[in-house]
Amino acid sequence: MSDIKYSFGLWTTGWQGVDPFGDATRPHLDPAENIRKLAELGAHAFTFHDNDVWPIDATDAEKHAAIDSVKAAAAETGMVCEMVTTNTFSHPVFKAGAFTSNSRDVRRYGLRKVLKQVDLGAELGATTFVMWGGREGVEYANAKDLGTAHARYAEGIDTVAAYIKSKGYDMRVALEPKPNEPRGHIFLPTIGHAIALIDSLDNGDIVGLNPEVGHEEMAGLDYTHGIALALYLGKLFHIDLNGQNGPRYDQDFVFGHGNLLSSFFTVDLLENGSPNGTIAPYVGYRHFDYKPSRTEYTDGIWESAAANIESYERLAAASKSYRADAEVQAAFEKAGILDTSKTLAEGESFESFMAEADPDITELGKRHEGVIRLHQLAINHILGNK
Ligand code: GCO
Ligand code: MN
Ligand code: MN
Repeated sequence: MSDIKYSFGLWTTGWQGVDPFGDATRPHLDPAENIRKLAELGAHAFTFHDNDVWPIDATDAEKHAAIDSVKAAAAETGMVCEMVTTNTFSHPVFKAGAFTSNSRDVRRYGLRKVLKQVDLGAELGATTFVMWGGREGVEYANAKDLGTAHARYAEGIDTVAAYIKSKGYDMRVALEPKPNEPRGHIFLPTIGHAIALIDSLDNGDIVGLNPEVGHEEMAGLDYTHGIALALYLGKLFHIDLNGQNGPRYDQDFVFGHGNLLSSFFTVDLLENGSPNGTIAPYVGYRHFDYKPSRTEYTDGIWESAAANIESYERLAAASKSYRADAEVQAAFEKAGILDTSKTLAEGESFESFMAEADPDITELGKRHEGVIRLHQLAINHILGNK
């Protein structure tokens, strides 16, 4: 195995297989046992929602006992808690949202629940706080004042960031976009929407993104392009890797088990940065947010968890051989991909630019980029036949 650092959400391997049509197909998994097993598979870190570890109606004593057991498993295995998040979607109180509920009482309760988890995350050493607003949305466009809902969403996020700063925590907020499910329409449906809202915040400097592969693909978008924008803007604070086949329900497959080709380009960007260095390689945990299919029993949990790491390792190795291939580098050169020149010269005036003679556009139209051959080379490296 490489020295890449992997992490898993406790809700992933802990998922019992409950879906809208069927009951659990697997027994409850104790969070401490979950951490031990993930450590055995080679994971370095774990992440969790408050209610992955204790139920929403737990007493303080029950909550502290549950946290102590997680801390003990972490200490015993050397596993790190790198990110925490809050469940603001399961309980009926959140059926119409937490930060965007029309009820002020719900919003104040939801915000307090989130801030308590910020405190716990800081205590455990987590440096990222993820916010996935699964219930922040509507089925019917007139169910909320849409202006007020966005203003309240912004207020909630800004308050979390302000709280982190006021406490002096070494922590950043990462928003997780998703277009739909469980709501008919979820606010901040894509990476682009979230980046636009972050720009309006007072404390947006510590607010970035946690994009999930499947969520962008549910919206018909290319995940690698989305994270490239976030990386370019310095806003890729965390990632949720998994697999998805096109725009349908949130499949949460093992990483690489959906759109394999797109997974390769995602790994290539994360591991190597962009070909000409405009985007640097990603630093941070390679975090998996998937669901072991409910057809699998307990052995299948660990086989599927290991499959995420195996997919990533193999794609990372393929991306290294792809970049090291002289034919690939020559193809980058030929296509113009290695060129970092700006379109205007330094200090160039509009006058001189506009006075320049146009090129021979017939000749220029004959440029051959050679990107089909380049793409075939990527496939050959993925298939290991290069
Ligand atoms: C989903 C989401 C969630 C979030 C998680 C973090 O199932 O659609 O991906 O898994 O990532 O709740 O808050
Ligand atoms: Mn998902
Ligand atoms: Mn996710």
